[in-house]
Amino acid sequence: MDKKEAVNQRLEELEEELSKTKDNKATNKHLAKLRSKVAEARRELVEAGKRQHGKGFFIKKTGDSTISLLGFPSAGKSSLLNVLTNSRSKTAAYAFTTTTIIPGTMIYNGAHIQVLDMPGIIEDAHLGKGGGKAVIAQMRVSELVVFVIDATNAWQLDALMAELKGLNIHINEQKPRISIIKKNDANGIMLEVNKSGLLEDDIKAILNAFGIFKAIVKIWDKVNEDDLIAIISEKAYYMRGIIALNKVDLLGQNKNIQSDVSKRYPMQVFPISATTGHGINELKAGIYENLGIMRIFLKPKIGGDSEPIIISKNATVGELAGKIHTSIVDELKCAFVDGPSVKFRNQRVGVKHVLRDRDTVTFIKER
Ligand SMILES: Nc1nc2c(ncn2[C@@H]2O[C@H](COP(=O)(O)OP(=O)(O)OP(=O)(O)O)[C@@H](O)[C@H]2O)c(=O)[nH]1
Ligand SMILES: [Mg+2]
Repeated sequence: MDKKEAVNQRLEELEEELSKTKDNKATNKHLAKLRSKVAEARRELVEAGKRQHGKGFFIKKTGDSTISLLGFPSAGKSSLLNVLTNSRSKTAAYAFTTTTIIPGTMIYNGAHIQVLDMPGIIEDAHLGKGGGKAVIAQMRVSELVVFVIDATNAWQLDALMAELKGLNIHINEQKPRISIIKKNDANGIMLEVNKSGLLEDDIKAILNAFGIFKAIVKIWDKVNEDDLIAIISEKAYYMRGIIALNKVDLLGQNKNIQSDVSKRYPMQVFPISATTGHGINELKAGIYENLGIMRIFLKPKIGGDSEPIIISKNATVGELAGKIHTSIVDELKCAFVDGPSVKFRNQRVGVKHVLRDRDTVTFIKER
């Protein structure tokens, strides 16, 4: 029996005992002990699972967009997955209930949004604790991260943000614009634009440390040394994020938490309760809005269905054609558009025309 099986067996016994123990004053202490033993065994399982590379821990992206639910154990990530999607993920009153990534699909405005329920991450996840690195690795390939925070333990947000900082993940920050073109015939490092606020000699020293000696370098934005190093070494990630402040049904009088939280981080905050359903519709709309996608309808309908094509906001007619089929791009002459992006019905537009949510497009091919 390998370690994972052994832990699984222990877990089964513990969970059975837990389910058989009645909840009353006399058993309170025993229950608490059992829960912490279950949590411990499950934490081991999370770690064991992540060490088995390629054995089903990571999830393939599907649908139009992917979002990750990230938070500390018991914040309510699985409960949220269950109300957002058609999936069922186990929920329980102890930590590390979820030991692997559970996907679900949320359909909103015709978009198929893949929602990933993650195992809880704990403090020092960036140092590899609790298997946090694998969770973060999967999170990084999603288009949006929803931080699920237990509103009765709002400190969790600061701890999560500290973890992300340790991992060079920047939320809702613009990636500083830097261009480094290596050139063997360059006369050393030529810093053509430098709006970084750093000294030229320091920038050159950093580049040299990464083996770059001949290059044309342009830095258009302000950036500090640490961020420059992270960007050069490709270890910096820039992601979009929002906060789902969960369990607000337990807050009672303490209703100011939401404004406290939104003052501290540049993220939209959605007060919700995954158990009562409070705020869930607003959160769904917020997710859609923050994904930066829009619906475009085609005329005539492709394949006969009325489902929209989901594409990035501000996409052009040409980009829409490219998303459907490259052959359309080659033959595309112009398009007729109906909807918010045009002044009158069935307006004739070129391939560079920028589309808006709910436009209807008819492609016109070259003859
Ligand atoms: N009162 C209240 N309880 C909630 C809410 N959301 C979740 N819970 C409870 O909190 C506990 C933990 O919920 P889960 O959904 O399992 O939490 P999780 O974040 O998936 O936890 P892990 O998988 O261990 O990381 C369960 O007992 C839930 O019923 C909520 O909005 N209000
Ligand atoms: Mg869970």
